[in-house]
Amino acid sequence: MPQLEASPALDFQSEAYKDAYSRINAIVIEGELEANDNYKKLAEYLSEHKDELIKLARMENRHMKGFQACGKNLNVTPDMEFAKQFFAQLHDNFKQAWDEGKVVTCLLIQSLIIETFAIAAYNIYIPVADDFARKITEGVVKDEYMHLNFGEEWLKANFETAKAELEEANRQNLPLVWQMLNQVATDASVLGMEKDALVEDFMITYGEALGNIGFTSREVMRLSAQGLAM
Ligand code: Y39
Ligand code: FE
Ligand code: FE
Ligand code: FE
Repeated sequence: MPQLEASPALDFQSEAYKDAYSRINAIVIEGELEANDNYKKLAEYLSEHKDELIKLARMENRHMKGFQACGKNLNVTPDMEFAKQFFAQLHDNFKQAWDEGKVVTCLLIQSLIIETFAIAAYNIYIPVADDFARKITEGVVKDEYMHLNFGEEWLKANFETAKAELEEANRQNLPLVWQMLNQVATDASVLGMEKDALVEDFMITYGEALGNIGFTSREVMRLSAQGLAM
């Protein structure tokens, strides 16, 4: 169920909250850092969109700094080692696709899957965040919709040639997202973010994106549930 209001019992200074925050905050910081890197790489491939992609990369760098400030504000040290592990498989898949010149796969991983993951996480976090982090996250999530839109527009314009690679890339990468979500579901719930709400937001945004790109409703259902094991 979507969360309608903040749960009343969050104590942002409790040890339990700060411990969970040290991992979730690190994931977000690492994610923003890797997103910055991914957009710089995409700018090399898609030279006709180079300036725009460099702008997106800079936004990711700003997001990272914003979330680092959120951790400092709560006196939390982010567990960056955990976060690197958390992203390792998705990171390797992006790198392999990049090495093979598979720009469609790179776009699916970063601009569709990772952006949608960010949008779901930030939307669900905003109502339960501390005041400082809420303001930062509200600014960030607007940018993430722009990043998702970049991927949608490019893939829509190239749908016929991209379709088969998108399906294969979805099959290889979407199951990782559900695994990643399961790994942090307990920590997320300590912050007031429920797994059901995260999954629901992810499915809505990802499904809409696939539809905008050109997949039929039937294809959207099949693709977005790939690897989903609740
Ligand atoms: O494009 C972006 O800015 C994405 C990199 C940021 C990734 C955010 C990943 C969020 C996962 C958090 C999981 C919390 C339950
Ligand atoms: Fe970002
Ligand atoms: Fe790397
Ligand atoms: Fe982004």
